[in-house]
Amino acid sequence: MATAPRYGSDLVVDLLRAVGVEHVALNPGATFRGLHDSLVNYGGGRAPELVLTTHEEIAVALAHGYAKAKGAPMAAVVHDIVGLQHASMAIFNAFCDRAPILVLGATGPMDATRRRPWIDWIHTALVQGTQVRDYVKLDDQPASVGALPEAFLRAWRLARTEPQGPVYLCLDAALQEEPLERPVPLPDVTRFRPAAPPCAEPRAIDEAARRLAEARFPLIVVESLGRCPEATETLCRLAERLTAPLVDLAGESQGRPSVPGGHPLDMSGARHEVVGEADVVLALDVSSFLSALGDTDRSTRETRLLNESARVISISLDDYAVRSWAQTFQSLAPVDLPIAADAALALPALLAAVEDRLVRDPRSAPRRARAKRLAARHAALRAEWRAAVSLERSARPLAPSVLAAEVWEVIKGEDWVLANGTGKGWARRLWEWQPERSYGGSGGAGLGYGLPAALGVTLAHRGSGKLCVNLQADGDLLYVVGGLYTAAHHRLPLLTVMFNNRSYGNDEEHQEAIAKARGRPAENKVVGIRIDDPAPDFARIAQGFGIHAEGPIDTADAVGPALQRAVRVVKDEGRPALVDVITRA
Ligand SMILES: Cc1ncc(C[n+]2csc(CCOP(=O)(O)OP(=O)(O)O)c2C)c(N)n1
Ligand SMILES: [Mg+2]
Repeated sequence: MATAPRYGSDLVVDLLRAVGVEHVALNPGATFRGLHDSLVNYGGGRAPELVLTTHEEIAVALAHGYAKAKGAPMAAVVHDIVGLQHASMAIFNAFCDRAPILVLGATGPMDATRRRPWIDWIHTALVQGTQVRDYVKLDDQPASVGALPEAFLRAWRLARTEPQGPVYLCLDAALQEEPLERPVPLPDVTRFRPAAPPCAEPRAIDEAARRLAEARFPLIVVESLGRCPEATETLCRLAERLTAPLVDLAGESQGRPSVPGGHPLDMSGARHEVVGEADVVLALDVSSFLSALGDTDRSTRETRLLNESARVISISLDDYAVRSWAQTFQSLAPVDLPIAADAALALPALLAAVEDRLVRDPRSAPRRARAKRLAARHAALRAEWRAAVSLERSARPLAPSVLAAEVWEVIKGEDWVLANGTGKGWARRLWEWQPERSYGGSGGAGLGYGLPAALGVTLAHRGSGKLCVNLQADGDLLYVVGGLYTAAHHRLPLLTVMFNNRSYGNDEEHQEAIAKARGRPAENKVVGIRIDDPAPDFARIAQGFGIHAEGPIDTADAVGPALQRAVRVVKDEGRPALVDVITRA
C-alpha cells in the first residue's frame, strides 16, 4: 500500500480518513475511476471501507440510514450525471429527513481537450450540481487539487451543521487523476467542526414556561425531536411536571420517534381527543402543524383544525432549512410564540423555567386528577390494541397487527433495533416502544428507502450485538431489490420481515376513495396497483442472492418458528435473513 498521496484522488482518501469517514458506498463508474483506485489501492479498501451497491439510490439510502444510526455521516460516491440522477430520489429523502451525507460525484473532464469522444461528452454537464441543488445544503466543484481540501472541509462542516443535510461535492475526473507535483498540506480538520447549534433566547423560554405553567390543559406534540435521542428523558420530565399529554407524530411515516410508548402520558393514539381539549400546545421540532393539529378527509383532501382556540408555542430550526423548490416547509400555520432553536437543546432550559414557576404556583390538584384520567385512557388504548390482535389472530392473510405482535414475541428478549418500517403503525402500539431504538422513515416519502436504509443502520451497529429488524413493505422493496446483494455480500446481519400485501396498498386506498366519491366501481381499485400476477416470491428472490429466506407464510402460527430460525441465522451466523409473510391488502 502506498504511504504518501500521489494523485488528486489519493488526497480525497486522506481527507476522508482525516475527518473519520469509515465507509464509502458506491456503484462503480469511470468518472471516478481515480477515486475508486485510490480507495482500493491507496486506502487499502478498509480505511474507509468500501460498500458495493447495485444502484446509486441504494448507496445514498444506505448512507442515510447509517447517518441516523451512527450520528455521523458516511460517504456515497455516484457516477457523473447518470449516477447522480439515480441517486437523486435518495438525496431528496435525506434532505427532508435532515440526514447528513457526503455525496461525492464526478464529472468531465471539464477540460474538453481531455475528454474521450461520445461518452465523456454525454456524461458532462454544466453545472452538474444543479441537478440536486434544490435539495442539498451545498454543491461544489473544486477546480484544482489545491482547492480540494477547502471545498471538502466546507462541505463536511455544512452537512453536520444544524439543520443537517446532504451535501454534494463533484470531483472532476482530471483532477482525481492528476499527479501531485508537490505535497498538498492537509489542514487541521479539528478546526473545521460544525458550529454549536442555536439555543433558545432566554426571554422567549421564560414566556413559554409562563404560558405552559398557566395553561388549563397543556399538550406537547413532537415530530422529529428523536433526532436527538437524549432529549427523550427531559421531554418526559417536562410532560410529567405539567401533566401534559404527549403526542408523537412519528411512528407511522413521518418524523423521528421520541416518546416512549409505555409512558402513561403518551396519548399518540388519542391525538384527536387531546388536541381538542388543549388550550396551549407546545410543538417541538414539528414541521407539519396540520398533521399535528388537524384532520384530513381522504377523499376530498380537505383539512380542518381540530381546535381553533389553542395557542401554539413552537421550538424548531425549520425556518433555517427552508428552500424554495420543494414545498417541504409545509402549510403556514399560525404560531403564537415561535422560537428558533434546536428543540432538544432548548428543553432543559424550558424544563428548569417551568419547574421554577410551578414551585411558586403549586396548583397541583387539577394536575393530579388529569394525570389519573390520562393514565387510565392510556391503559385503555393499549388494551384496545391488544384486543384487536386477539380478534384478528386467525385471519388469513395476516392482519399487520398480528404480524407486528408475532415479531415482538421473537425479538422482545433481544437488544433490538427497528432499522426500518412501522408495521403499519403497530410496532409502536404493541411493542415496548423505546424511541431510541428506532430511526423513523424516509423523510421525503420517496419509496425505495426501506431495505437500503436498514442496511445502513445495520452497518452502523455491526459488531454491537444489536438485532436489527426491518419491517419491509413489498412495493418499497421492489424499487431496490438489488440491495439484497449488498446485504449478502457484506454479510450485514439484518432480519427482514416482509409485510407483503402483494399491493401498492396505500394507493389501493386512494383509488377506492376516489372511485366511491365519483360513484364508480370500487372493486377496480386493484387495477394497476396489485402486485400479484404473478406474485413475486420474495423468499426465492432473496435465496437467489444467497440470503437465508422463508415464505410465503400466510398463517400466524407459522410465523413465529420461521422468525426464530431467521433470528438464529442473523445472530449466530452474522448473515441477513428474510421472512416473507402475506398480509392483508
Ligand atoms: C418513488 C415513489 N413512487 C411512488 C410513490 C407513491 N406511493 C406512495 S405509497 C405507495 C404504495 C407503497 O406500497 P408498499 O411499499 O407495498 O406499501 P403498502 O402501502 O402496500 O403497505 C406508492 C406507490 C412514492 N411515494 N414514491
Ligand atoms: Mg404493499
